[in-house]
Amino acid sequence: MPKKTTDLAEETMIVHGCDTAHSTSRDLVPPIHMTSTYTFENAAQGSGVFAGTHDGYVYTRIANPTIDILQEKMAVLEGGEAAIATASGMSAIASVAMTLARPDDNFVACNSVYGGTFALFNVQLRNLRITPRFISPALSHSKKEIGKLIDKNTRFLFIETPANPTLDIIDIQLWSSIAASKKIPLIVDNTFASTYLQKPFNLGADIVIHSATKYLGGHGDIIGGILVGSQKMMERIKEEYVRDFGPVMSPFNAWLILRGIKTLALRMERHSDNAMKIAKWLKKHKKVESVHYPGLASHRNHTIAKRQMKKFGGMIAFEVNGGLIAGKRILDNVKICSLAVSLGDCETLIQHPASMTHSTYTKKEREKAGITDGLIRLSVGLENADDIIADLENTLSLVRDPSRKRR
Ligand code: LCS
Repeated sequence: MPKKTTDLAEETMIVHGCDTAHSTSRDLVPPIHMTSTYTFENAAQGSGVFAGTHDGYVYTRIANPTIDILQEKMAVLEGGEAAIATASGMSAIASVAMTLARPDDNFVACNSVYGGTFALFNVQLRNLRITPRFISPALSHSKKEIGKLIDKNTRFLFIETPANPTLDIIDIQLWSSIAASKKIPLIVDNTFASTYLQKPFNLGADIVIHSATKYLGGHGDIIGGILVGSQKMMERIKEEYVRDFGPVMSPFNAWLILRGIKTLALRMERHSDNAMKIAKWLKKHKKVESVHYPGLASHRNHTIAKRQMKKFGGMIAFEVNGGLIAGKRILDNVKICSLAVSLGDCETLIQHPASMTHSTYTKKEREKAGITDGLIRLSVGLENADDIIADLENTLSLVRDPSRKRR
């Protein structure tokens, strides 16, 4: 895919990007074009815009200058040709899946994905006779096992890495080589890493997806989604799905995401450093049974993570001794961490995937994906890591020490 190229460093592009490219009044910060429609100069220009012979905006469901800036910025940052901003991460995923697959088609996906994505694939797409063929993270490193699931009706491959909530790392290069050999696109949900920590196009991916609700927005105040890919693919998704089904982003949300992106590099550095410190501390804690953080040398996919990520991000999953009952004591007693779903915010968020974000899976489906009942997920925020550690230490002190015998 020929990329939009720039000689500037990533941190510079994150701050500057193309924010002023559309400005007629030389604003430093792009304006919010809160309009649903646009006036035509005259009937000829109006019909010309519809016919594609004249330039101009028509209607915000079709295009909007503020949204265009965000789309251009994300295309540049990911290294794709074009982007589409959507109303949510879920609508970004639905838009691409519904464009590429038709009844009696199938697709292959790793089964450790966000619970909403799993429900979309396993319930809604199945209802349309579009069949997901899931593979567990453990088998997702085998070319042979993935290959067995692909046939002439397979329309795309889908992975999320790091995976929600297990923090499995899926090998983008391996999956893209399989996709290329079968001439089908590889879609990568890059939400957990954000564009700053991972560049799926450099590893052969064809379409990149973000829930912009998370690290791109960064402040827990919007819902949004982003799709990035080739000009041809983005035009197809826009024409065959987004324009007619209408899951478009609000210009105000686009503006907030543009503002959020300005600090993306700084925030991802801090999220990653904080998470590394907390993961190392959890790893040594005698009441903690397991820690899943791709930055730890002990993580099962650490080698792949080192190869495909700049740093390891802000997401940690862990289990305490005593499983779910002990885990709930943590959730009920944290003071600085907030008990909430979502991720990528300034505040540290803690939640229980089995009963919350991944309650869309049956227990059996969760087992296949490696989502245990005792797993707790932490979205490490931008606070001082020592305060988060102290908060967790206080709650862990309420959990029974397994090495002490009951009297
Ligand atoms: N992709 C990933 C990896 C996600 O984590 C989420 C949401 C989505 C897509 C969907 O994006 P949305 O429509 O919400 O913008 N993940 C959530 C989570 O883990 N807790 O709450 C939402």
